[in-house]
Amino acid sequence: MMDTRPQLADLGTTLDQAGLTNPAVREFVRYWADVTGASRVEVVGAADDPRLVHESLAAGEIFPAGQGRYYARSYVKDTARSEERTIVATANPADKGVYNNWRPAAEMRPLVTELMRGASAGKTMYVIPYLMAPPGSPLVPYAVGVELTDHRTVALHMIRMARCGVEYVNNLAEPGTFVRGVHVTGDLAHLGQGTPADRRYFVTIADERTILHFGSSYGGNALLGKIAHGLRQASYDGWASGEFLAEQFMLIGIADKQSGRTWHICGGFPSASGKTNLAMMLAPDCLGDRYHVSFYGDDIAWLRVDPADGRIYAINPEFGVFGVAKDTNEVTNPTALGSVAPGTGVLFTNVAYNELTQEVWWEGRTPQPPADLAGWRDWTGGLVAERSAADQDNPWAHPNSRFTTTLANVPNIAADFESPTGVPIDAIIFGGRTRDREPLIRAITDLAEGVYDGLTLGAEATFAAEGVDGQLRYDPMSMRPFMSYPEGAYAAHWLRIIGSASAAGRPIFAHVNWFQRDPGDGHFLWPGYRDNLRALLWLMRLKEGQVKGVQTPVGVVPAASELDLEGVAIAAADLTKILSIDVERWQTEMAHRERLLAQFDGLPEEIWAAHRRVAADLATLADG
Ligand code: GTP
Ligand code: SPV
Ligand code: MN
Repeated sequence: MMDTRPQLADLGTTLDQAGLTNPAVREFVRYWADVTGASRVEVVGAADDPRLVHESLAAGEIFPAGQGRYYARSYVKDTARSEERTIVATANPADKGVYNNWRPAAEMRPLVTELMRGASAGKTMYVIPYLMAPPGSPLVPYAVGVELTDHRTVALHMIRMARCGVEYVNNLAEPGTFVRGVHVTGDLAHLGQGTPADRRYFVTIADERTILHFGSSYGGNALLGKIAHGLRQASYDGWASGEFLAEQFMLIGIADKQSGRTWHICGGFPSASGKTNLAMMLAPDCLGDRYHVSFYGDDIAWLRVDPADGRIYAINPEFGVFGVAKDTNEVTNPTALGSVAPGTGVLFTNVAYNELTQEVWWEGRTPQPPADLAGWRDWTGGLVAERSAADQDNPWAHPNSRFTTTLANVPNIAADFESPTGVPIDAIIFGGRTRDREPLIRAITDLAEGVYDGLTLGAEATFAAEGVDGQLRYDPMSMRPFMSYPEGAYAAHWLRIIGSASAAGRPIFAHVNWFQRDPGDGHFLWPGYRDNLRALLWLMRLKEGQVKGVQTPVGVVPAASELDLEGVAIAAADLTKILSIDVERWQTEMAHRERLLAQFDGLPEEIWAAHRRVAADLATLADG
């Protein structure tokens, strides 16, 4: 039957003209154009960015924010990932874990397909072929995808966050092996967000390598390459193939200009807990002549063992940064400001915007908000000057407002950030916001104990997620919102992958905490940000045998004399506190951990053994 949508009647010509030759991709596009009822189809890649920006400006979907900078607002009830509506589906009920919200694929596919049916009527469906890996990487077979989206701003984000273009899908050895991503925005004003009538679904059908997201145009809900493919699908693929790990990790290099040595460190902190800041870190002034930190990635790393040398190598599959705006300023993160400078093409979302001056502002950008209110609109679009008395104290920017910029804009981007093999990993770190108990850094040399530490990562809830006051929200490996298979199998896969590295190539583990507070006045005990480099330098010295540290039941902590503290303003009592272990507090934590781990079916015995060893060592210390 002839399609009554004029452009779609001749979809083949549209795809021909776009140079999209992969027959399986063409079939995928045709199928979903039919389901969603989109009026037009347009294939886009990086080269289309200037035109798409121009069209988006003309349509009022984005606003100019200075030269080569742009601003957009999302719908007010659509400002963050929605974990309770996120599902990983497969055909196998044994894939159900604690955190993956498993559901049967046979139930989810028709359900979401029906929600999407006709839901893009009147809209353009953008076809975005992409690659989540540096070109030439051994992991490219897992990195190819196509996102279909009915939202132009989402296309602008994708072009900044992933390598986009038909060249990434046209010449696949097997044309059908790409991740199929479908994003349909839906009628945002009528989706019942956060109510019992919520109609949104964010589903990864992992064993069909298909991602169906309905009901949002924000962040990881809508940019399917990043979180849904780069973390959920990829971690499932890494497990199913036995080949790699995909983790919510930042990835940095630390160069010692004196010795010429460069270390590479990757690691996971839960959402909004400092990955971007650490990856963009400037060395403290007094150490800057000697050390340089380079940025590889701030949110995702894929790890594999290279059989040639037995070392763990990591790549950042992304092409951009989707960074938290709040508290980003010249002191905390000048690198981030550089990455959003005029001419970068940055896209700000949900910060405050001045429609007269085209400036942007967010909480923590300057100590006080701009004094002259003329032209300022908050993230909801309301004029700040016309706020009611009740709304006076509301933040101008949404706490999860962000900036989207490509990696090449990041001032400390590593020279070899596109290296196909990635970089060899010297250390894997975990950390979260923890106001007490967790010291500045504790190093762990045993593999099972390192994996155990990652699995029991806990942090205070951030605005990005609900949590019970005072109790940690456990976030294994910082992957809780992105888990795609059961935690027991996840631990076993970690032990297998990292365990297959050669003894000399095995990374050291560490747990870090920049967020310990004084119980009295609440001040941060550690200055954080740039000074975090000092803890990592200690870790590298420990690994190389230059310092010994102090052994505790939960790892090796620095002796105060081993930390380079030149130029750090920290009270002696605070330093003592962040380098010591509160045994009683730790023993309480161990009981919580036991309950956490007991939920994980099939947890490897090595992990339980590590838990028991730590508990026994704490008991010995308490008794001694
Ligand atoms: P996602 O992109 O959500 O995965 O988060 P992320 O882990 O990359 O978090 P990000 O680096 O953007 O940090 C989030 C917040 O933590 C920002 O408001 C930072 O200012 C704050 N922050 C980061 N590092 C530090 C630190 O060392 N000390 C303190 N006190 N705050 C920090
Ligand atoms: C996170 O929430 O951890 C993010 C942002 O990195 S999003 O892409 O929206 O998931
Ligand atoms: Mn993240």
